[in-house]
Amino acid sequence: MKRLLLVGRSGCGKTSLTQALRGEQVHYQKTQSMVFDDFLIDSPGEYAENHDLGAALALYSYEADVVALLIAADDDYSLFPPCITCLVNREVIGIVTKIDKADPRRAERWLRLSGCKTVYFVNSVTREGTEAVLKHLENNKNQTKIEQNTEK
Ligand SMILES: Nc1nc2c(ncn2[C@@H]2O[C@H](COP(=O)(O)OP(=O)(O)O)[C@@H](O)[C@H]2O)c(=O)[nH]1
Ligand SMILES: [Mg+2]
Repeated sequence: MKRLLLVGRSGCGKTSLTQALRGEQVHYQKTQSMVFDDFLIDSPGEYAENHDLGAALALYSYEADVVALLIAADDDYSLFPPCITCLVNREVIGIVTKIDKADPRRAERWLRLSGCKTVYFVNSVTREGTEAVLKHLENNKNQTKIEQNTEK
């Protein structure tokens, strides 16, 4: 299983998505610090909202195999500048959250403009779309030869 770092503004649904991916019922829990768990790394929204803390996210990406930029379908702006995915040397995917709340296409356009080639759509309350994210993390086709050879 690849390890996923979740990045996005406060309230966009990062922690709820971690709960949904683990098969838990969504319950509100303020994220006060970086949270490292089995295959997920959750970040406080303030890290993405504050320029200085944002630099730390680039460092935390080294702990992950995949970085996810999250935007909620009903967000009225994007925090992520165009082509920001090139700042990290990890695969970066986009995730549109709260797809039950609004048309997700605007958030998808923002994520693609930021450089995300793959975008997933989720509703963490019903877990719609979460299977596809889990499958992405199980997918080993992007592994290098060295990684494959060292696996038992
Ligand atoms: N309707 C709906 N609400 C959601 C969804 N995901 C998260 N929320 C709600 O959005 C609020 C903020 O979510 P949270 O996961 O704490 O955001 P975070 O700050 O990015 O970790 C909570 O009240 C969640 O219940 C979703 O897919 N649909
Ligand atoms: Mg949170």
